[in-house]
Amino acid sequence: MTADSKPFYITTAISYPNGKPHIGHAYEAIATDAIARFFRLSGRDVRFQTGVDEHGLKMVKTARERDMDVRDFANEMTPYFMAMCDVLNVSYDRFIRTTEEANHLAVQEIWRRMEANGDLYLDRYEGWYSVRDEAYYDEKELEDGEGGEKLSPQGTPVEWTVEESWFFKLSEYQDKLLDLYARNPGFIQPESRRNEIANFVEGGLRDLSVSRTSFDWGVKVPGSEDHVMYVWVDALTNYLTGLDWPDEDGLYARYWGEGADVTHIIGKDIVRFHTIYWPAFLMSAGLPLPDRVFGHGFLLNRGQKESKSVGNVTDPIALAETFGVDSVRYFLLREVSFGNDGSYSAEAIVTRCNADLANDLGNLAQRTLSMIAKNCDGTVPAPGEASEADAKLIATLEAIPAEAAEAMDELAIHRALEAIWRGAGEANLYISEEQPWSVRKIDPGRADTVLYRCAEAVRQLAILARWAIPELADALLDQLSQGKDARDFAALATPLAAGLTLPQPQGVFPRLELPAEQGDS
Ligand code: ME8
Repeated sequence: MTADSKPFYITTAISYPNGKPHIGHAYEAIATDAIARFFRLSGRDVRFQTGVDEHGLKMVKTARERDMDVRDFANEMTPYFMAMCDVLNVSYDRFIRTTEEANHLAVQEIWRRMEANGDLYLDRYEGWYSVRDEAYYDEKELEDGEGGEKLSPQGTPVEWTVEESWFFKLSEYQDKLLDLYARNPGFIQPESRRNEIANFVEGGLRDLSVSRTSFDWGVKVPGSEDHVMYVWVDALTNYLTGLDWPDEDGLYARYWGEGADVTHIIGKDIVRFHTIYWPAFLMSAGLPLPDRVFGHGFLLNRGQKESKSVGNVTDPIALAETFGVDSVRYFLLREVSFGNDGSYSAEAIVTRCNADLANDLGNLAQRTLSMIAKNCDGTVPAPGEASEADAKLIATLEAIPAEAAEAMDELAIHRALEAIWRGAGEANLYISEEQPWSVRKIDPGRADTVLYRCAEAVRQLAILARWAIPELADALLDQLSQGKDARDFAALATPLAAGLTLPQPQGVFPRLELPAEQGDS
């Protein structure tokens, strides 16, 4: 597996904790975690950051509705996001809260640099604002709602806002941004989103209102203390705060700029903020840009957007309790083509996981390990000479790491899993054709060889799938008596040792069933 030598910094968006985490938050965290784990297993130096976006009017309004102080509200809600990460095995290195003192300091520093560059000026803002999107919109972008009210392109209500405000000279960055997209075609991914953004920027950019005076829940503008910064200035800067910037040594030196590979994973609704505002702020402050912004699709519940009014909001933790963490992870990673929208339902999770986990990988492991326990005294048998069928299986498995790595370089998560499960399919075909259970009576040596090849296939597949289904893969590797230091991609090259004693085999992949109320409907 080729390990790019640059340190890899990968981030999720930071979630608004104005409600409990929903399936979209879980999806983004799982996908980003899977990518981080994949590259760690490849031997790369990886740093993975996630967190919460606690400032802004949206938080103020929700706290007010609950008759709560906004800081208390944030303190109550943020732990739900941390708990979601823990339950889903999201292996972040840093969980950031934008209310941290360190974030205030970093955001004020980036502001000072933008100001020193002559990009900030004080004026009056008059225009449309959507609190739900925390976004300003031009009149021409708005749509008419059913009752004649104005709606943002995302379908959220907008309000007419008039305030004294600091402005960022975004209009001066049009050419620089277009040049960035042209010179660096991988900056916005997938490609369809790049075209959308490039078209938008070509249409011209207006200066951006970057401060508010009507509330004080945010980062104070240096030297203009009655202003708090627009929540997106403070939110985007989290990516630097988490590297201890403005300290330019240490983490920042390692994971940002020339020597590093920086990827932001976000949903399609916030691509504009990450590919227009963020690079413009960074250019203004004289800082290097990230390498890639990947806008994933939205997850739909049986094809429908989840919403409180429809009553179809899924708690990702409950979903993991019902089906198992790795089943939910596997389903989301395999079923959704990363970058496109995807749909989920209990039936689809059960069908996919039973086919791929319980049948393909589970049966292969179960059959192999129980025959080794029964026929080989629970120790890994020694393989004899390889037949043509053996050679074919070996070659198939050997080709997977490169195929998976190529897919993951493009963040085609689903394709990497497809390649790995093609290997499981081959191994199942092999065991069915070679029939070690009947061959044993006539040629025990050959039966041992077949069982060895199958056990080695299980080992390789478990290592290859570990980034997607960490707990299940580790349980399989425990069954194969593999040490903790023999579970990364480099270990693929060291075959299973003959003579190794294996524990009493246990089923690792449970067969899922539809919960009663789902099955009845
Ligand atoms: O946008 N399917 O926070 P957020 C998939 N605080 N992804 C979804 C989704 C769905 N149904 N719904 C939301 C914010 N997301 C800002 C980000 S980053 C500096 C600041 C994704 O809580 C969404 O696209 O509304 C975003 O990437 C993430 O969840 C957090 O959304």
